[in-house]
Amino acid sequence: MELKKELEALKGDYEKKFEEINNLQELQKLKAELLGKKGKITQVLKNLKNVPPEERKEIGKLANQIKQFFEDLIKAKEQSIKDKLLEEELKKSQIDITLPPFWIEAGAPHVVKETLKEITDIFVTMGFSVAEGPEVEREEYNFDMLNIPKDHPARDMQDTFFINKEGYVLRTHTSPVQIRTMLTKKPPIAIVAPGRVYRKDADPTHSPMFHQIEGLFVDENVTFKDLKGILKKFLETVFGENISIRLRPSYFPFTEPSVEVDIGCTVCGGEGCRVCKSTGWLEILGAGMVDPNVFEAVGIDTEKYTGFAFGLGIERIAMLKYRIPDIRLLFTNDLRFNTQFKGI
Ligand code: FA5
Repeated sequence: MELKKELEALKGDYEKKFEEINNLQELQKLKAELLGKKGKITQVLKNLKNVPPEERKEIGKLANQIKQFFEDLIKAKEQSIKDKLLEEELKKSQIDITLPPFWIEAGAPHVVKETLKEITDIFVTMGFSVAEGPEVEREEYNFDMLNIPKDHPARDMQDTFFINKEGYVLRTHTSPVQIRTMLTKKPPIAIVAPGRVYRKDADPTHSPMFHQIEGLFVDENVTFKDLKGILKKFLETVFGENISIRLRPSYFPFTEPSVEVDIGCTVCGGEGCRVCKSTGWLEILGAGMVDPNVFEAVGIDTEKYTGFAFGLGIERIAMLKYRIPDIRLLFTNDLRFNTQFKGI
């Protein structure tokens, strides 16, 4: 009956050990110690044949009962450890539904980009196609071939940013795209060229980097009347039929005759403010009939063809359309300013 006592002691002993356990690894270890191939209870059952026959039945029964007891205990323990682990895991990743939501604000294109697109689209609707040119431009295209030879005082009209590459400048206007286009295409030509340009300028209506859109139309029998008609239609589309438009004689080396076009200041309604420098008018574009010297530089027959060109300032248009009092507001990236134009 030694074995019976031993089995009972084993039961008491391991029951306690199982009680103290709280992780799955230790549980497996104890399980192996007791019920594994070489486990203590397994050994008892294996050695039953050595037990005297009169005790064998009783010991066998007891050993099986204890085995069953621990199998049930281990199963229950395993489940309780797993439940506990799950509960801890859930607690860690609990969603706090009382937290206020945070919104990711959707961005929007900048007002200058929007205006540039709107203006380009108006000309595209009229039948112009879009041309492009580089911002680091050959001096020859930015000046010489536009009838602005070296040492010509007209170069001073546009304060140039020179770069450390001989023969190149940051383009001061989009007019070099006229040259690039006429060097590669034969008339009829009808293009607009939107893009960034650079000048040493800075005040409420002048920025060192700004955007222009160039227009060029070359064909047989193009007249100043066509230029005036296109510009009038364009300005009325942007600002409405009631806009005041004024054409002033001007000078550009690459057009003859040349004009500058002003519109009535929409910021002050023509009364005078710092945007229109108290004149009631704001200059928004330069234009004219393509100078024969430019046609000659690109090899276009001046007997057969005439053309007009214009270049307008995008920021000026945006300022007048949205009554923005200082050009620098467009480039300071103040979100309070920028978000006002969302969805325009
Ligand atoms: C020119 O740049 C000519 N290339 C325009 C042209 C093209 C004339 C084709 C004839 C034929 P101007 O320097 O005036 O011209 O500039 C054109 C427009 O750009 C101006 O009317 C003004 O609206 C805008 N502009 C000029 N300088 C600045 C500046 N620093 N910041 C913002 N806008 C400017």
